[in-house]
Amino acid sequence: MKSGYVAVIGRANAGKSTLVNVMVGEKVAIVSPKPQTTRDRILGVLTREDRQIVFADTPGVYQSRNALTGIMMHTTETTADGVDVILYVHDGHAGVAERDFALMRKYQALGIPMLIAYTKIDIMPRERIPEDIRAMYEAGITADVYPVSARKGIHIRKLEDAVCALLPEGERLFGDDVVSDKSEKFMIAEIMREKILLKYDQEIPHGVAVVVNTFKKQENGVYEVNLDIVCEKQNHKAILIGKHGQALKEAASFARQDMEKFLGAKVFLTTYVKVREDWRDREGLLRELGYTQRDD
Ligand SMILES: Nc1nc2c(ncn2[C@@H]2O[C@H](COP(=O)(O)OP(=O)(O)OP(=O)(O)O)[C@@H](O)[C@H]2O)c(=O)[nH]1
Ligand SMILES: [Mg+2]
Repeated sequence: MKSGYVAVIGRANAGKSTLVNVMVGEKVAIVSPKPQTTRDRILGVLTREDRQIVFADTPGVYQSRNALTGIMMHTTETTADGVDVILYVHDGHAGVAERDFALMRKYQALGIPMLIAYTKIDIMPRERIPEDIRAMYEAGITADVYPVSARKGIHIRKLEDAVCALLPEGERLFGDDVVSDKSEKFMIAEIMREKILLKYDQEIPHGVAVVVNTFKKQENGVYEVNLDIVCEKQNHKAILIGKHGQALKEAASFARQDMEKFLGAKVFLTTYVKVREDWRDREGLLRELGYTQRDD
């Protein structure tokens, strides 16, 4: 059978996590309309009788403005190195520009077989697709380009087969029923973060970290979840909580519903908002909140 690792790389907000989720067939990574949603490398495993494809979703490429983004970009760089295939995800709907070509060329230069997923074709004029692909070739991009829509599930199997064809023959790397390398506790924190990304504007969600203090299944089958929502400014705390606690109540309610779907059980969720001044630029706090530089 075919098996191997595929680094899923691209600019922030391109649609990488959505694509990984649809290919794996389960939600392994959170998704939002804001750039820099994914902060960690997340493995999503697709297993069929003849193949096992291990997708490594990565933080989107974004100009580094703080220490957290620096760690995230390091994660992306180290993931791209040492995989069997690079799946470069491009947001077709956003058009193509020189900075896209430059980034594509950078990953192409690693010498690892590369494919380009040109995504979001459901929300753009189709006649632009061949023009953009031509522009890529003219800019020196040699990788094959696959127009897809992760949201609408268009041409996904075709892309999967193309990725699979580039993988080496090998044994399974994970058990048949494994879909992700992340724990339930990690996903619980991410679900809360996703709802915060969806509910709040501008810098607020980018300055939030979620720490799960309690995650346990009680005898009656209900999960008890207690978490801290850590923000970086006192005035952010007030916005997060909202008037009479209404804003936080709504975000937590959406999070609880998704946690229940994910765990297949009732969840009793309590949240607490804490301030850690400028944690995104403070090494000790970054480590404490679970963001450390990975070198594998
Ligand atoms: N219309 C449409 N929207 C899409 C598609 N794929 C992703 N999106 C949307 O694009 C936005 C970004 O999607 P993500 O999957 O979070 O993007 P990402 O590349 O993982 O972003 P980062 O983690 O921030 O780097 C979300 O609002 C998605 O719903 C698609 O095929 N069609
Ligand atoms: Mg993502």
